[in-house]
Amino acid sequence: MATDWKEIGAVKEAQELAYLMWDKNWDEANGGNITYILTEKEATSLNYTIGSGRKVELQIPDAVRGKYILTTSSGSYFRELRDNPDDLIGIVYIPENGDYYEIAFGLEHGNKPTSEFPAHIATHAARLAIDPEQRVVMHNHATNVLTMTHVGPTDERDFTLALWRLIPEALFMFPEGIGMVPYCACGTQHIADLTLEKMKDRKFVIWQYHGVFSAGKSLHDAFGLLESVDKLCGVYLEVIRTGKFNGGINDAELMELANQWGITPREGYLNV
Ligand code: 2HA
Ligand code: ZN
Repeated sequence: MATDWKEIGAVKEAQELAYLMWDKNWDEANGGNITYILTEKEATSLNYTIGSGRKVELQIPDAVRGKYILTTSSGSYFRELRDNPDDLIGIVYIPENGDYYEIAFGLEHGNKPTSEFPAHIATHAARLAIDPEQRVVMHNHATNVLTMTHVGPTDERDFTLALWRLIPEALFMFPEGIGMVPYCACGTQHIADLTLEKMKDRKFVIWQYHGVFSAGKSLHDAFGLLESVDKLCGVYLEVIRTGKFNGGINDAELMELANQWGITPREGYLNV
């Protein structure tokens, strides 16, 4: 017997996380979106008949072909995702050939995947190339990160260093650094292409004056990275508000941490 798609653990987890993120004030109104690539086992259990769903045209990167992807709907309010999964979430199937996808489950009443679906599948494709376990992408308007794009460093190296200097664990969480896509219009193939480039060797990318893209093996991982970066941006904002920043952890101390943990900070970031 086929599994009810709404009984899949990740669907329930995504609903709970959406509510939590709304509660954190990161997903006001229809802000934010989540996608999750189903495991082989989850996908098979659904028993979907390929070709039977609504078709929607889209440029498809090869790395996501043949996959089933859970997605929040365009315009969905994260506050309401728990109460109305049939309309506000769904699972799409990406065919082996052709530039379109099929709406396999959910997204009822004519709903479509998130307006940022091109950037999500581009990010999945970039991450899958280096990590076969890649599964989750989340976007939202995490308040401290967004604020920091307006007052902090605009260069991605300087932005990363500003966070590394605040707490030892920052280097451990994102030794490859944080990418920054300079401001441009959202919901386009252009921003998807820029995000893909940054995600080839990073898990976390900021859209200047807009929000975040966090990728990971699980909802747990992508959310953990996001909440850590948002916390650090909040600390940065507090620190500069005082006007008394003492400089924090310096380059030599960061390199010492990297050696202790056996990790490699992004090349060219530390002057040691
Ligand atoms: O889904 O956040 O960037 C609404 C958005 C678009
Ligand atoms: Zn957004």
